[in-house]
Amino acid sequence: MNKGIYSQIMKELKKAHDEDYHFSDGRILGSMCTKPHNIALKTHSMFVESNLGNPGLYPGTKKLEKKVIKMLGSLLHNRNPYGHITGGGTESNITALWIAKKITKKKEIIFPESAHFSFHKACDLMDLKPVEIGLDEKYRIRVDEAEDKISDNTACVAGVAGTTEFGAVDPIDKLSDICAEKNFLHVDAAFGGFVIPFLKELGHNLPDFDFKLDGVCSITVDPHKMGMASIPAGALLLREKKYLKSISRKPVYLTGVQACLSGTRCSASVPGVYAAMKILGKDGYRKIVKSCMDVTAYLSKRFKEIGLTLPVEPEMNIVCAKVKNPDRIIRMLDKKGWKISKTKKPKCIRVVVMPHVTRKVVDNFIPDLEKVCRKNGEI
Ligand code: 0PR
Repeated sequence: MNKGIYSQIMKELKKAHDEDYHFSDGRILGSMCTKPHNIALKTHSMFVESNLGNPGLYPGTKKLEKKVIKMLGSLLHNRNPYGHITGGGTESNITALWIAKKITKKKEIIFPESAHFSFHKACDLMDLKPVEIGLDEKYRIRVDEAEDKISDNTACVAGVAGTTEFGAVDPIDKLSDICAEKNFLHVDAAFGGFVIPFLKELGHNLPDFDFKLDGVCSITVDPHKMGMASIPAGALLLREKKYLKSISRKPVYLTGVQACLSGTRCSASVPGVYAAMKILGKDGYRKIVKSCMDVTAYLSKRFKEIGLTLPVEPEMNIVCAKVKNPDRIIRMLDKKGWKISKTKKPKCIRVVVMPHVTRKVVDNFIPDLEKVCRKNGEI
């Protein structure tokens, strides 16, 4: 090997890596991902060769995927789930709508205005018709409007358990009532899937949102968000085998069936999901969620103390504060090294309180935020 070129490449890569932000910097306040659990990091490099697109070559990884799907099912009240690990919430949502289209042979997708933009991607890709439903004062889907819009053309009704912008939890129980046995109900719990079960255990008053409800057919849940797994690790869970069958293919030259969107798929994160879930267990995740919610309450208090108004009290670990010009605030905070995010309606700055967003991070952030808000007449 040419040593000179090797060290030149490594130098270049190190520079690129240094340019990136890292969760451990305590500066990333607008991401739904976080530093994975150490065991997930370690196992990721062990399984880089795995490709569940050709499962016959990787029976060990395949077994782990099956176990992971079962574990996720047990988290979401389904002892016999079908499904697979995906590249993330986008792929899971697109796959769910693909299944709904195949099963029903219909084309209208009912989802809330708050739904992640992957629903629009799915509609574009598959020529589906989006039917957007308005939100109530807590940014949750209006169930009566959704019920009115269900028609003979409906392929799928979707609700979100933990919306991207405000962390709102749609009343999935009510959606389940209006869908049961008549319509395909998909739940996007990409973010909420690893949060809501533990919030409920901690006594928060949130609706059921998973397979406990008869009407729920499929669930998106992302281990690479609050599940502490490495990217890419999403999951799509399905109630019935026939849903998977509707999209399965068995190319002659492969060693197994593919019932998913991706062909070759990065599978190195699968053992990490297994390991993180095993090592953390329900107690571990409950502790993580509790600590994120403590910081959420603290950040909400600090926002209010400097004179900002919250559009809604956080139901999950996302805190927003209304501002007239989020872009300007974000730009000025960016110059001070802070990476925060925003919402569209109402206009807010937005912080996702992931495990790396600690009380100390909040204490460092608030003085800079206060200065910037004062300078812009926001407070
Ligand atoms: N469903 C919901 C409710 C989501 O919030 C997201 C992602 C998705 C689906 C799609 O998931 P994937 O991004 O895994 O495909 N929401 C964030 C977003 O798109 C994800 C994110 C992650 C944002 C890391 C920033 C970031 O640094 O905005």
